[in-house]
Amino acid sequence: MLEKIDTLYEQALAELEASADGEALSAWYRRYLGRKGEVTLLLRATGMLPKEERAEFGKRANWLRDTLSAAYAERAEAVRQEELARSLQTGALDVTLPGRRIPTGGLHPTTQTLREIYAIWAEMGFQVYRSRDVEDDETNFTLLNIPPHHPARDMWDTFHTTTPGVILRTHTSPGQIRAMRDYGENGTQPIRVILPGMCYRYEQISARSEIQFNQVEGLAIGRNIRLTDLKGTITEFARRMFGPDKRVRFRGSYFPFTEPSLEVDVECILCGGKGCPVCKYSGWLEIAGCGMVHPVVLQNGGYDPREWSGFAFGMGPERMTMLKHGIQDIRYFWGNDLRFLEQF
Ligand code: FA5
Repeated sequence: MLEKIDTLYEQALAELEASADGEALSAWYRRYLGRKGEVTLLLRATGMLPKEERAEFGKRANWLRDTLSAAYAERAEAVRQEELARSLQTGALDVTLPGRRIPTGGLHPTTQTLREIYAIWAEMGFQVYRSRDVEDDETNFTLLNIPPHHPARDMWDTFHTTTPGVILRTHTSPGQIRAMRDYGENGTQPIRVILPGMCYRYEQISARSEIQFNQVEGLAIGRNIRLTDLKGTITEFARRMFGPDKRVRFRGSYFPFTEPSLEVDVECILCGGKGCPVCKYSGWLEIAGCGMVHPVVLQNGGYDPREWSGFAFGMGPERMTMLKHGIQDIRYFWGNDLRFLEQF
């Protein structure tokens, strides 16, 4: 048996020397060191030998495997270098070609818009407050002056969970209550926060509406905050976001948690107010809902509405991104289509 090891050693080494390319080397490896290779089978046979021969044979067989493995590694490297030298000579490998660019990821267009929004509000003294995605019915509606069975609940189609009273927030406005209660110190401190986050609505998906989208809520509470403060602040934001020459207008609207309530339009960024398909030929684009915080909501947040007042607003970053880039369909945002994402 021991002679067999010597014969195998010489035969394998000779064949290895004669293997001149990758294919021949792979065949050699399979034949000797592979799962069903001759050396592997030899090692397996050790157990069947008489006890007194086993130790010596096992030692030699292991030596054979290790030596051939090392010889194989050395030969494989030599063949690789030879092949490289050959292809350099024949011009098959052009080392002067520029390297392959490794593709880098980019930020999602909504994330870019969100970061722009955060930066502008930060410059204007607003802190970021993150409220929860899974809300209770009371904070999402009742404490915002929308009691159960109030018809205004129809404005927000809701995703309910299997736990009664626990829902996915339909807007970021419940964060107003949480910010007032967490940071108002029992209605004694002013507040200036923005509350960005994902919202969920059980509604028909269309070119303008998704069931999951971002909102950025804003809340300012103080002793002498008036409607003019709201209008001035939002106008300044719109100018910084869309350009200093853009006109801004406010329209009367309705939200149960603000009184009075307004909607904000910016002069169409694509046509400059002349009229185009994006602004539906009106010259204006809606960017936010807003208003003065309703006294009931102030009270629910722990503030005395006779002393404190405030304004709130809610804007949709996806819709703002659509306006900015002339994107016609909101479904692209969750579509994961690289052809869309790579444009930003
Ligand atoms: C609200 O949700 C109010 N909470 C906003 C508010 C806050 C008003 C504070 C007053 C004070 P509305 O349902 O209009 O309002 O949504 C606000 C913005 O969210 C919209 O202007 C729009 O940009 C975005 N939005 C609403 N629904 C969707 C949807 N299904 N898909 C994408 N964006 C949406």
